[in-house]
Amino acid sequence: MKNHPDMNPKSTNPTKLASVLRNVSITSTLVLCSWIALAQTAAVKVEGAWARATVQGQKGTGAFMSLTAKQGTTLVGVSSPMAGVAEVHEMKMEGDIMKMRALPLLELPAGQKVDLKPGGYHVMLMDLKAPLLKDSTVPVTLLFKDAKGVQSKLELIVPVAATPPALHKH
Ligand SMILES: [Cu+2]
Repeated sequence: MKNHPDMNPKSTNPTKLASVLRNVSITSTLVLCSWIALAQTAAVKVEGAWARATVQGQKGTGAFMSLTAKQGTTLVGVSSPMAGVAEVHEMKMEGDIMKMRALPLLELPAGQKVDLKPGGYHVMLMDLKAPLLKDSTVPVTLLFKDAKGVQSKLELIVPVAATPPALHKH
């Protein structure tokens, strides 16, 4: 009996499929590992975080902090259980008018401190579910993506204040 090519066990698909599956599972393991590694090494240092207390009837406010990434990272999102909507904003003068716009992402170059402060970049908390009272705290989660596209989260408990905290005490 002549050996038909389809009957040749060396050309059957299960072997190929198994090798494809093996590759897929190796890839997802790697992604998972690097996500955990990033989350544990706190790739971004946060300093001087504070959120501005709201006055009665105010539904939105800003949160401010300095961010320093060890390796180049991008801030790609923010969220807070206290806010229906949270965005990264930029404030700047256009002619005589101060304008505020949402930034889809904010680059954090390696080792360089990026300030989120009144009049510049800030985290905008909108559609607040309750007033932000002075001397309370608000949870804020920052979402980062590194140069390889790996995402990591940083969960902060941000103190609420009426004025910026004094950063330099001499
Ligand atoms: Cu804003």
